[in-house]
Amino acid sequence: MPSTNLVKRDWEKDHVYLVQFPRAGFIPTPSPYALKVETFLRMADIPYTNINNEFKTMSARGQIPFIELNGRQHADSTLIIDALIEHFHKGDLEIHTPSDKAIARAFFALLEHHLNWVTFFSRGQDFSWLATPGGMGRYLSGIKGFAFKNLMLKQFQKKVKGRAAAQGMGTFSKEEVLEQCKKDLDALSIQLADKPYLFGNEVKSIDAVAFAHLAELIYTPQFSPEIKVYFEEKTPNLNAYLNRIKDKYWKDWAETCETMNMNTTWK
Ligand SMILES: N[C@@H](CCC(=O)N[C@@H](CS)C(=O)NCC(=O)O)C(=O)O
Repeated sequence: MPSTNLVKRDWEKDHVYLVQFPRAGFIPTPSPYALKVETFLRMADIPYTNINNEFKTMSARGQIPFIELNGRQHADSTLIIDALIEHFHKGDLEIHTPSDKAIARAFFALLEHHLNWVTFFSRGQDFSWLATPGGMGRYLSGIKGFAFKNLMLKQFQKKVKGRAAAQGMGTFSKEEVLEQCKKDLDALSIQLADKPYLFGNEVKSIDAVAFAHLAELIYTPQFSPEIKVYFEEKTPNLNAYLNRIKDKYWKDWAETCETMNMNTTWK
């Protein structure tokens, strides 16, 4: 997507500038889409720099994350990953066997267009944690803090509630959402079986999608504590998978959540 308003004007060739929200305390970012792109960049070993959007700078699509690469803006996490795979010749992170490709496509929909909405359902019910130290509370003082807690947070919660309702998950009861969530976790657990990654021994881009949505589900507050209990007790292989990816690609996870620093030297 051509952009006349580049955030990074003195860009370096073949370096990715990832524009996203500031860090949070429970998780490096409360945006599953930004976490997906940042995790993919690490899996693909593509050099990148984070840019804090300070809740203001949005893509031409009106959202984050977006990237700037060689003076062009790419927005939408899925399209960003496709563009990165093409530009940096990272075809080894894609699935090529037709039957696995078809299954991965279905799991993409489960993760991004179903399970993700359990997290957004929770945030639509109560997003107050975003203004606590587990969220972005540590940045928020004075007038900025007052505006965030009393205006922005309410707007975020209202928006996410509306989106969850439009998607459908938001019209379910808590019991129904919990049931749907368990079914998704079971399906992922069965697909993973005893493999290191969803499709075998090698990490693929679908693992960045799975990691991002599972991390938001498990590390940020949900409407029911039963989700985390179910995940740990009934899908232990998925729990190990989440930790495996975190340990390999997010060695700086705890430090990032502690310092909220966006300048990561992750390796
Ligand atoms: N389909 C987009 C979704 C991005 C998205 O929903 N981003 C949220 C943050 S998690 C956002 O920018 N929301 C602000 C808004 O919509 O006004 C993607 O995959 O990047």
